Amino acid sequence: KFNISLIPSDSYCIMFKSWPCFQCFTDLPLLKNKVLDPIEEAIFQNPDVSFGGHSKPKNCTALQRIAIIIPFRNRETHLHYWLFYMHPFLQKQQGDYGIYVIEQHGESKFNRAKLMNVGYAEAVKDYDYNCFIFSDVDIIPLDLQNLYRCSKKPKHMAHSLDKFNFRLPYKNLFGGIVAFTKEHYLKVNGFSNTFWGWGGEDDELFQSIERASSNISRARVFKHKRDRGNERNLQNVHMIYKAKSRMNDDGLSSLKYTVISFTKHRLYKKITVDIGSPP
Ligand code: UD2
Repeated sequence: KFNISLIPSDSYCIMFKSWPCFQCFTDLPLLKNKVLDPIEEAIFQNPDVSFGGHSKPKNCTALQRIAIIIPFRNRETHLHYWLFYMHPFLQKQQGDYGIYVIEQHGESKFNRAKLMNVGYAEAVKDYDYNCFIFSDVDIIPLDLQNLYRCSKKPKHMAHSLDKFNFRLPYKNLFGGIVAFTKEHYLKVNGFSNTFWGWGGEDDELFQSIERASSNISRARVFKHKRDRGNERNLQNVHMIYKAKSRMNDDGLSSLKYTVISFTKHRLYKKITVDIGSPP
């Protein structure tokens, strides 16, 4: 049904720019009434994903090697749904991809951006990735044309969300799902490590970005309440204005953390880290 073109083996994977099918999820198995934990179903339906959550196309070589990095704490159910939807999606897009769930250890304030830096630092040790996609655990794309690939500019991939009636709530939004080439991520020194609690860390990197058309980047966000330990931090808003002056010293170059555990699960790798606590 998905007419993805394959070039015979040992040549590069090519995908048509416009695909005949736009209803990406209509042929994905749907979990009726959500009775079962979707992780079992996801494992069953993705035999081609190797242990640890890596997959690549069989008959061609993907041009991009993509690390998908998910900042995480206490969201098991969302993670299971995310894996259930996303593995088939990413395989249909012929991605050479690996999934890294970066779990913040302990109870101190959540720091999403620092976890994403950790994800980058750990993923590059694991495989020769050249594209990094940072995704919330509770958001799934609704159109298969929303390519999980990096572009010439950092890419915002989720700006048309169901929770905002598929409208961009404000121009500088750069949250949810974003993609950076390795080169771009190094150039901006990653995300800031100093945004503790909710807000600001994503939009700080809004500069020269691109967005897909709003139709294609339609995405669904799983409903949830604000997590304990991730309360809104008003100080973060003020930090955004000083982004440029902090950029070289606050990010990958100053990243410090301790890996508590590195576990390979059937459909993903989970790295639990101590990233400290706010000063
Ligand atoms: C918005 C942004 C998000 C981020 C956040 C501000 C969108 C669609 N989302 O999300 O990218 O910028 O605002 O920080 O634009 N998480 C955990 N456990 C926690 C807390 C957070 O796993 O206790 C992770 C999880 O991956 C979650 C993400 O952090 O999806 C963002 O947190 P959120 O979902 O509470 O924030 P939300 O929906 O307002």
